[in-house]
Amino acid sequence: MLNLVLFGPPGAGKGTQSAKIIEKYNLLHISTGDLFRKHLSEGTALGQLAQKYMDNGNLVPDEVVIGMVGDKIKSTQGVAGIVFDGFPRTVAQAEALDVLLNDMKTPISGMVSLEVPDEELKTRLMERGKTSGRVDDQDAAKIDNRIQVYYKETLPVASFYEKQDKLAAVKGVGSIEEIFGSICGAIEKLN
Ligand code: B4P
Repeated sequence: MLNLVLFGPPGAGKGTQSAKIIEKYNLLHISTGDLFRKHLSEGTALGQLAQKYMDNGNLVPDEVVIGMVGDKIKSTQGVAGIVFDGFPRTVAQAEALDVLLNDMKTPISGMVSLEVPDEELKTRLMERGKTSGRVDDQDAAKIDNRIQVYYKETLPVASFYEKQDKLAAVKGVGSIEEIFGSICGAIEKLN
């Protein structure tokens, strides 16, 4: 199985590139942000809990995220692999994911990290905020907070995979097709 972690700061293009990766390699897409937004739109208790964190650009607590992803993985069978988009976002989540996948004897194949300067992230997110309706995309202070949270809580996840020799960094600035080409190059080297 090809199990890929697509990593990067908010607005790096994880969602954009995941859609292309899953199509080309026939993989299952697990985006924790999308899962939370689905719960939110359906008005579930989980969605209501997640909303107050997401709206302010903070991370949803680890135990909530890990439980949700665990349920999703366990209900999935017969796929060629999984793209994890926006997960893991903390080292505790990465450790929990290793345990979940080791139990299933199908470990993470590699992490692709999209590298994008902060100013470009802010421009992209504010631009998306004009049409997305997402509260966390419409306010410069909330976007700044998301970027700070990324540096403090999420960036250490890259070292976690680097120590396992699974990290591939890709330049995340340029056309969507160019970036996709670089990601595919990194994926081909994993096998
Ligand atoms: P996510 O939904 O994961 O969202 P994201 O980081 O904003 O976006 P992404 O990087 O996918 O950007 P996209 O492709 O859309 O998280 C939202 C919130 O959910 C978090 O803040 C947190 O509260 C919560 N959450 C999610 N997962 C969690 C977890 N594991 N633990 C705890 N909390 C969690 O691209 C952004 C924009 O850029 C788009 O408009 C796109 O069109 C544009 N773009 C993409 N590529 C481009 C390119 N090459 N050039 C120009 N623009 C480009």
